[in-house]
Amino acid sequence: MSTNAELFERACRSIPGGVNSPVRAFRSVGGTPRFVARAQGPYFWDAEDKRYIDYIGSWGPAILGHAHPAVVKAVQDAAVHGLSYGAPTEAEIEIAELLIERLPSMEQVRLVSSGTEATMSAIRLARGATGRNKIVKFEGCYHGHADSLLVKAGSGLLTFGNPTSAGVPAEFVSHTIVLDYNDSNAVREAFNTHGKDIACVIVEPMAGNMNLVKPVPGFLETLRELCTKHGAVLVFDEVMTGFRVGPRGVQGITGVTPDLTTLAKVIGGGMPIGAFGGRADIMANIAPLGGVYQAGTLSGNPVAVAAGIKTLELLGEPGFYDKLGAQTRKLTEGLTERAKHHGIAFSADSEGGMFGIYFAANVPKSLNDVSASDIDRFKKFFHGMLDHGVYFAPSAYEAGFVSAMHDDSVIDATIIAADSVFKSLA
Ligand code: HOZ
Repeated sequence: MSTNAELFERACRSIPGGVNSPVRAFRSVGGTPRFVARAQGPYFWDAEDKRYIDYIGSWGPAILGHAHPAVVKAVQDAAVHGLSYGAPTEAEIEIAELLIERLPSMEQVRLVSSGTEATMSAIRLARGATGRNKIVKFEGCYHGHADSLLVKAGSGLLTFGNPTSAGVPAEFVSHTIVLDYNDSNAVREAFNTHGKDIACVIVEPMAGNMNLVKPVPGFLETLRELCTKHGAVLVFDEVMTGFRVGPRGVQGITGVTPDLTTLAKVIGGGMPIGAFGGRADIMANIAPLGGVYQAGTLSGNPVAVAAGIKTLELLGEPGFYDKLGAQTRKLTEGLTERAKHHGIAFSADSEGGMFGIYFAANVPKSLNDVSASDIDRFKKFFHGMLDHGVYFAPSAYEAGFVSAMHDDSVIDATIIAADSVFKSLA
């Protein structure tokens, strides 16, 4: 049996930084990444057979818990009929119909293979449909790693303190206007100056890539109003929040209707999938109907679609989100109470099965607020919890995720571990 450290050393020889996605490398918290050997329900086991309560859940998709038997069976049943066809299937129609039924803002939807593909395609579509070039995004929002979106982005870029990627020519991002999240006046000013050139506003309607930051009342409504007034497309990036915060995403919670929505993560139940969809008149611009090109060999992959359909079916069971939300609140309230007990400045927030924990007295409203939290203390907390077999995201700029398998005993065990870690930090 290899240790995590041996695997990391070996990985670093063949894979840049030893990982296939930067945040996994533990660089912002220090220490050795855990190499996952297997996972079940709310747990995973590392290469040393140590068990962890998992609060990442593949960064969102494992909403039913890892290796849910019905989802695994759906994958196995689909796999025996072939892994990929590059031709249409009835199951693709089924998942499209499910998505349209659950997200009323979506009149049509196209499947892709990742969240990055979904947002990249939605931006191209918005530009093609409006004939305009400029896009508006918000600091700390991460929309995948397409060139025009890698400006002042969140997630791994923020984790490593360099929110704009090297390798992106200035010309590529010269059409990207970056504004502060939750700053309605800045959006108004941008439209006053550039209104006729703005193709779209893309936003995480509840940000999850600078830790969890919710929209303040009126922010999303202002985006809707200004996009409508100026003929720009409003894109909600619900890759993270879609079917995670509630049955109809943030749009269902806030009642603000976007023109286009991007999805991924939960809708594939752990298999690689993404989707973008929205108003039929806008979607009509995509090839083969219109001039905006978008394609993919693995788009609508039958195994991923089977996992997605089964997951969405199970999420549709009555009371699913009420229970998930209650368990998530039990976690955040329990952590907050224990931190306060030990005199530690701490706050937490959640929506559905997504949460944020912050070493700050008040819940952040912006990227600046998150950056002002006690990140050193977070790092110590992260490692203390890891020692106790609890795996939170290895970055103060990432949200956390609870699954339907995080029952009372799992949450209680987490709070008991946190109590002892908070005590050591006080
Ligand atoms: N971008 C993801 C977090 N927001 C990380 C993905 C990964 O490392 O798997």
